[in-house]
Amino acid sequence: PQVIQRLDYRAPDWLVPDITLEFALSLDATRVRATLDVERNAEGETGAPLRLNGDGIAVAGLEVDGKALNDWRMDGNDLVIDLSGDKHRVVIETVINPTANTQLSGLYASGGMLCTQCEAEGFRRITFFPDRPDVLSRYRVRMIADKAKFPVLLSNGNPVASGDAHKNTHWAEWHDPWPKPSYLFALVAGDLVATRDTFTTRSGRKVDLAIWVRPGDETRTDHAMRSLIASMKWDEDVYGREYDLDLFNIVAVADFNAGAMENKGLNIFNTRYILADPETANDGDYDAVEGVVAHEYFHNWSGNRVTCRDWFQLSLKEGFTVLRDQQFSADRGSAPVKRIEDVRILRAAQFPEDSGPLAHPIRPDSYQEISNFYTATVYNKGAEVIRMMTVLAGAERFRKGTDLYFDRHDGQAATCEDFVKAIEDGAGLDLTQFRRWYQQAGTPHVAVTLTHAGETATLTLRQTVPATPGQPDKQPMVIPLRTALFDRATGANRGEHLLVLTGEEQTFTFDGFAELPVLSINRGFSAPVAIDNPSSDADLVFLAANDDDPFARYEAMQQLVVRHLVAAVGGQLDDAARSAGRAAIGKALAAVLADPALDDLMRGELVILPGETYIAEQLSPVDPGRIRAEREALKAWLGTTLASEWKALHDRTSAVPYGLEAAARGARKLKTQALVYLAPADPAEAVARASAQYAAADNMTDRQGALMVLCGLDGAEREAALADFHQRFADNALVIDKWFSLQAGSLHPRAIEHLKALAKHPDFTLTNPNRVRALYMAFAANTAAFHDPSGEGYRIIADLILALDPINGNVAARFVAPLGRWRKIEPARAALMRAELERIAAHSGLSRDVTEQVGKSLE
Ligand code: BAL
Ligand code: ZN
Repeated sequence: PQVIQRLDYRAPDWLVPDITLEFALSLDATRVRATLDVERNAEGETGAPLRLNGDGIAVAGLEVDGKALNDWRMDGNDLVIDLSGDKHRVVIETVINPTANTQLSGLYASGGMLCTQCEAEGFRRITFFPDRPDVLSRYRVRMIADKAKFPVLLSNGNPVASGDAHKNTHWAEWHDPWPKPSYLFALVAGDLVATRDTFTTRSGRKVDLAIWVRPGDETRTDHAMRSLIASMKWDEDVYGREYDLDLFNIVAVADFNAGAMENKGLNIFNTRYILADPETANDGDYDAVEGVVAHEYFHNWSGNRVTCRDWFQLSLKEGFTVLRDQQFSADRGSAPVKRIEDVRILRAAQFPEDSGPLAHPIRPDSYQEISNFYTATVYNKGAEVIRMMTVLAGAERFRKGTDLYFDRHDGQAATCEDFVKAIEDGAGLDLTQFRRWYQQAGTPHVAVTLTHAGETATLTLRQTVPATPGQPDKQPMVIPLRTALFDRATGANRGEHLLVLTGEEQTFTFDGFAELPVLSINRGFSAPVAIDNPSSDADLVFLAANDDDPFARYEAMQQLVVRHLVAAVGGQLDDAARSAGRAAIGKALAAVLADPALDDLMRGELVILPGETYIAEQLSPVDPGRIRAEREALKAWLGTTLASEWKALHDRTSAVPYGLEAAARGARKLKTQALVYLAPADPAEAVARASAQYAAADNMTDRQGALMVLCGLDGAEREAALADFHQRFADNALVIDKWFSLQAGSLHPRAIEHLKALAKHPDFTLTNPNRVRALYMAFAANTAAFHDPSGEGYRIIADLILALDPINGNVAARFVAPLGRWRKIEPARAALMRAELERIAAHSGLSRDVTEQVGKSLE
């Protein structure tokens, strides 16, 4: 396979300052006429031919400077044209079949409408073009289509003109004044309705806002619109960024590979990140809509006005934009809870990447298929790296850095290095060593020792960055750790320090302590590292109850449980140690439940046990069955020991009426958590309460929570609730996705059997990515089922990959990672996992996406 190397970057030989695209749209034969004004790039190779990328398309006509041209050649998928001068007009015709496009990249059909997805390399499936992000063009787009089937015709920028044409057709022309790379081109044609609003920017530009959905869905767009307006205001207030067109369109599409796409002035969204109302969307869905709407909007500056030079720089726009959406959501709701959720995602999705065969730096050095690099590492760790710059610089100086970045690079295709340099210059920081975060993969570990002598506490920090594929030796990173010491006698916080670890080992001393203090380190999760924490259980219980940093409080609770479960899974606990560990956890949990100073949203975070994947990260080799068993046993013990507290909590929170305010949301979170603990302790009680919660529910959070608990238990109530849920929401695809997920991800011991039946359900299809993910991602994350000792779970996922790959290689490749973790799993299961990867690898005609992921997983 061809491997593309970051250091091989060369400037384009030809630029395309202007392009006109004319589309004669139809579902199965769309004709595209592209007029490219091309000019030689002074920075390119002298005399180079014009090379235009294509993928699955053929030349149906070609003219240069008004004359038909036969003197062209194909080099693989590329169209190559020798041109004598420095400026030419090239016209290319192609014909494409959107209905046959099951990859959902390029121009495709979704439920009778037409839409595009061009990032990263979909534009070349529409027409031949230098499909790379450093070629920026002004786009003019003309569309003609059947007026009844496609009454709405949208593209980037501003509408210029429209009208009726021959035989029941109509046309529209759009012009985008902002030069952009081809990956930001978009077109939508279909029978859509709009929810409209307006936003006036701080300099007085009135922007018309529209969210386009299928008729019937317009009742569920209010939250997305509110989120959009709030995002526009927030980006002005916090980053000084203003919107730059008179129109901002969002379209929701049911068939979509990713979450959403930031096309200039025409964002295209997966329906799941637009549509929300209390009956069909849970509180997490509401947050996701708000976060993704903001994320795509923020890309208008961090991504569109300043774009990427090449795809190795993806984190330039994604890491920064994730940070921006996290900051926005923190400002909109509870900042501590948002931080905890962000860290939970990082640990569940990114830490395993960093410790597995697909580990890569946030700025990768090579790839075979760029679609495989839209990862938690590039996105979420990328955000953490920039967040560390904010910790080092402080908010005000960081803002000076981002202002300088936008000023310097507006209109350019930039690099991660450009970003770092701008922050360095603007904020007045030396980021020389810090740049290693862009180069080195792997989660750094920091081992902590705290000693005490006389009046002095001595803290020793030692960092190691683990070897990762292609990177056996690592250099020390810059690790900013917000740290506090608590006086053991009084419980007082003696002040927070920012300790910046730069060497392999460093010692810090603190005077004025009569005895060994209690250590609170990496407060706010100031660095994306794993801390090997030496604190005693008693210290963690103290911090869980008293730390004034909410994240640190959560972290102490997590550490207490993780440590206990790791020891339990490893068979290191005798009866006495098990009892002592459980007692400490029970004490901390009881304190959290009783603490009147805590709000319920935060209390809800503190009572959630660490996830199975995060526990697995601490172990090698891993026996996933034992993790499930020990975690459930602890839950059952806590459910029994605190039974009356859980019941009282369920009663109290059940009395809180529905609302979107924090208190009501917190109550809903705790309501289902109470059931989660009661379920293994007292199944009959849990079934009765869950059934009542389901029946009384006037919102999806309560209904889904109750159904989740019922799904893990046996009984007529389970079947009745599942049947009711399906029938109640039969016409709502997003809710039926939940119905699939809840069963595939359940704690039920026969989850594999359920999955196999669901795969044959008439509502299941391999052609809709949301449905595929709903069923199979939930299953792959269901550790006990996926890791069934028979190997059946592995076979199911391998069969899925093989069946899905010819339909949609991009989505199929996402399922390789769970099998790719075989090296960390105990030997018997590891052999079965590896055998399934080898079975996939032996197939001919695999997509480049799956080939790369499977190849790397077997290396
Ligand atoms: N650029 C792809 C979708 C997103 O990250 O916004
Ligand atoms: Zn993004």
